[in-house]
Amino acid sequence: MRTETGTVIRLEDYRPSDYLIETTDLSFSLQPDATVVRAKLGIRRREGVPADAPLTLDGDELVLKDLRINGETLAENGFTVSPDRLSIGELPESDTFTVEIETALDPSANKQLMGLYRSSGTYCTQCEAEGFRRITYFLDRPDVLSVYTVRIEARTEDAPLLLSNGNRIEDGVLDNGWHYAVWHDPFPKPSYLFALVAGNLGVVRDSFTTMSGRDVALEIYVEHGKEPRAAFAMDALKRSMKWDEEAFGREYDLDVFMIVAVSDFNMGAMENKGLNVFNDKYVLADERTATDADYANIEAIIAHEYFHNWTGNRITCRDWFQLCLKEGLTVFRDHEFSADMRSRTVKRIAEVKLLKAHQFPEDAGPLAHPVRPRRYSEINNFYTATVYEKGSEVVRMIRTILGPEKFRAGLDLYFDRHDGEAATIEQFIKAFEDASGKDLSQFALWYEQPGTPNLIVSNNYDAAAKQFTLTVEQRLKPPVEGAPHAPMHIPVKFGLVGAGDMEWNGVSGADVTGDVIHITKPKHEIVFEGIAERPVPSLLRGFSAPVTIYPEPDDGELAFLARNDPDEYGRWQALSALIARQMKQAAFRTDDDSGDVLDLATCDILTQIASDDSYEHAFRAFCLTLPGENDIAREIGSDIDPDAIHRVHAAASRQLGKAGERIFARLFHGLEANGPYSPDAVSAGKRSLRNIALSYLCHAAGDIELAAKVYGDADNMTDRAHALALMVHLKPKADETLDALAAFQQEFRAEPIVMDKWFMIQATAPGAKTLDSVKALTGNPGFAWDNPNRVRALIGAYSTGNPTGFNRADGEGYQFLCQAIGRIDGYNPQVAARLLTAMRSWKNLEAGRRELARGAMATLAERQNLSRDVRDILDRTLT
Ligand code: B3K
Ligand code: ZN
Repeated sequence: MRTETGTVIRLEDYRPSDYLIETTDLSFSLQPDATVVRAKLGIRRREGVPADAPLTLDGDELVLKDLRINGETLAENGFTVSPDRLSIGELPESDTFTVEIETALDPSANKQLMGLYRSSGTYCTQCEAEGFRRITYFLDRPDVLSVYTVRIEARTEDAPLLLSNGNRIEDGVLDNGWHYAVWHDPFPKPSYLFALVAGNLGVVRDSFTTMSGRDVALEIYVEHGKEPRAAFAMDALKRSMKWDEEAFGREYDLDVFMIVAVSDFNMGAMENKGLNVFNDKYVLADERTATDADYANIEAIIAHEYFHNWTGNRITCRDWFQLCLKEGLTVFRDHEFSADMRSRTVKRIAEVKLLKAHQFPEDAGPLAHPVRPRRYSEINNFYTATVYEKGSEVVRMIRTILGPEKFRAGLDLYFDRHDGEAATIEQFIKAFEDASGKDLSQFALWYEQPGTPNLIVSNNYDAAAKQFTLTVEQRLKPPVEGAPHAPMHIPVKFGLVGAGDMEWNGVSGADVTGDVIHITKPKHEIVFEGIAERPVPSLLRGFSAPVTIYPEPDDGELAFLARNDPDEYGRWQALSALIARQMKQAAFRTDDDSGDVLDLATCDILTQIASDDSYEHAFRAFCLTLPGENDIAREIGSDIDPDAIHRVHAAASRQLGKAGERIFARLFHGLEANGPYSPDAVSAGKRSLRNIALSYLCHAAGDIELAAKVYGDADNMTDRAHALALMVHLKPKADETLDALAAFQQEFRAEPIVMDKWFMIQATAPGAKTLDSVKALTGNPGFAWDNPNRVRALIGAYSTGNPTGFNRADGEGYQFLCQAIGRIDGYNPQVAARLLTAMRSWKNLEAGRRELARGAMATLAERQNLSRDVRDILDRTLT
């Protein structure tokens, strides 16, 4: 049964609700397919609202069993009810009254994984954004804050563990083998932060003493037997709690903080007050089953959800248009945390790569939207790279513009002013304006205008006058027709590079503070005085604004910056731009098969960095990682031929492998681990450099012998998974490859999140033939269509991480994806809609593929009964 489609919610239509729900008392009687929920809501009519204003509550697929007002059953004509709405017209005159609602749920049948459902026998909930209305009728909107008391009853044998938000205030034994617990959360919260977990799980316990000396019990719940694999998550949690006190003065506020890992989850994790629910792949790790990247993700996501306690929970969003208020800010906070835990430059490079890979294409395609969208038909489709990652970049720019002290003062003011409230972006910006005395009204356009701004730059040096002139013009191509595109405030961190960073003794044409040029007008001519020789400008250091620069400096200047920029990030940026340009040019040279993609100077820089031990290992690994095929496609922008790009990528890997063979061999042997595995950043950096060296050696040799040896010898999943991917991607049919795949499956068949790596590696093997194996793998006993992790590992990886396999010239890849989406949409619209975003750049493909992609989507669009989620993405993608 589908809720209505086609309704568009608009920011300008926001108005507060007529009624508030001050208290929410819930009582759950849990049974797998017949759960009863009783809700007693303490309602207050807002001042000035007439007594005959109806109370209209949201629902979704609900079955109403009983309804009372102030304890009295209501006459049938006093209300109207449907699965998605309960409207009560006959209400008491007094401003406060209670509404009691009984609903019946079937958690086992809930495959949407929204509301109350079962995951491997554990009852759990997911309410953000609009899942609470699948539990009871409610004012299910983030600006209705309520104090919750929750009683849970279940059979002790099925669910010895009964958890909800806040503190446990009571528990006890009932008749017939049942028991109960009562939880009370003193902090008023929106319904999307409600959580319940009940089941039979193991636990890891620890504790944390806050900066004011309060003891907090820490509990991580996982499947029995997996407790040791939660140790790293627990450590990350304690480091997050400490860091938030030190970096932002934020202290935890309840007596207990709980994390529960579940295996069926639509996203990464959820920040429910005091009771975070996690996708198990972001909790469980040991060296046998998790890679270094898994460890880094766990650390970041544990931190992210914990940080939400202040940015999201204590201060929440007035409405879903303000989503970036909690998400962008919390991503910024988790980025800073990881930068402090690891290497700042390396972390920043990783963030920029991710932003360009996910957010830039979104902003350049049919799904573009502002950081704060102004309309939506399905809010779940707006948990996007733009809201999260660009939202974080916007916060970072505020810090760049104000400087760290005023930024911190602004954030403190925001916490002071709005604690306990549902806030807006305007209020967030106002806090920074008030704390700094700076007008941020032009800056605020970053929240309103979609699209990646482009900076057109040129320069001129006048030796006689010792003047260096930098001309910067900003252009915003509105990707969405009619979208606003007024000039923005773009902070450009920079240096003028000669023998080092040059000094100047005067500047005009733009506001330049320290190492930041503030671009605010359509065009600036910035004149630096007292410049003794022609410099090479290093612009956008640290990626100080999410913009593109055109034209990039020429090859000679990029090579100069790659070698000489005093800023390490700047060196990486120049080098990667240089390589990307040469790969892009090679992709157009269809006639030339000589195999040389990179010029000598570039190869020379790369091999020099590879062998320079003064650099961090992880930095060298990033420098040596060629831009991916999707990155090159993005640079090319239109008429994309994925096969040509693949050929160039392979040729460049071979070329560089041969050019640096001796150095790579030295790195490969020299970096062999000589102690037990440790997931720390330095050790992980060594492994990543060694594994890059291994890749180049395999590419240079054109075989996988060395990878097979690493696969056999490895004592950790990082090295094993990397070696297996090399084998599958270079020689999918070789005996060694087939043996390794079989051995992996044999060892991990009972561990679904480990098997996801096995699915993913096979799904991303380049070439048209991979579709056959992907289809076959859907029949593997380890695959499950209704588990989001499995679907993402196989079908998600195939459609987003395999340019040649997915973009088969015959269009079969698109057909397969759209059919899979049609199937999944029948029970999990959120996952289905997310899969469909793999098509967002279809208009950039060459004509033949473009038509086939459009055709596959058009066929999907003909289906009756598509969910609002999929219909929304489909409509926007096709127009
Ligand atoms: N706030 C959740 C995301 C909820 C997604 C709902 N479709 C996780 C996070 O960003 O921390
Ligand atoms: Zn978040």
